[in-house]
Amino acid sequence: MNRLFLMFALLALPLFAVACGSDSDGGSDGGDKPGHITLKMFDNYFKPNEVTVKAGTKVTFDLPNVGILPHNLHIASERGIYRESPWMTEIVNGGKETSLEWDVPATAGKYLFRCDVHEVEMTGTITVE
Ligand SMILES: [Cu+2]
Repeated sequence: MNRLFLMFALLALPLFAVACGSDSDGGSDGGDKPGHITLKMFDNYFKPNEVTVKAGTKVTFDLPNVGILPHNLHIASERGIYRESPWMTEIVNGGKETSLEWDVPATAGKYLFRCDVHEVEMTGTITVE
């Protein structure tokens, strides 16, 4: 698991550097846009680390990495299992930003999320209601 993950990280970083050449998505200063939720990625925590969304909607998590270390967002499956969940971003370096469009499940409940690089301490919870 860890070795696979390291490989992923090493592969993803150069790709990301290229993809980031043109940052045409515009800034995300100020309040969140409709349907957008900003989760700032610090070293090593999310702020906020608890959010609430409506079941069956679509939300976009905007994920600026305002730290120095690399981070990502990975939402666990409904069963709370990360490795079976496709809901994850690439790992981004400090000062970069990524985002994740999430089709919120129709099932209300708590969904765990984490940064895969710092899976112990960098965690949070999405409440679907
Ligand atoms: Cu992290």
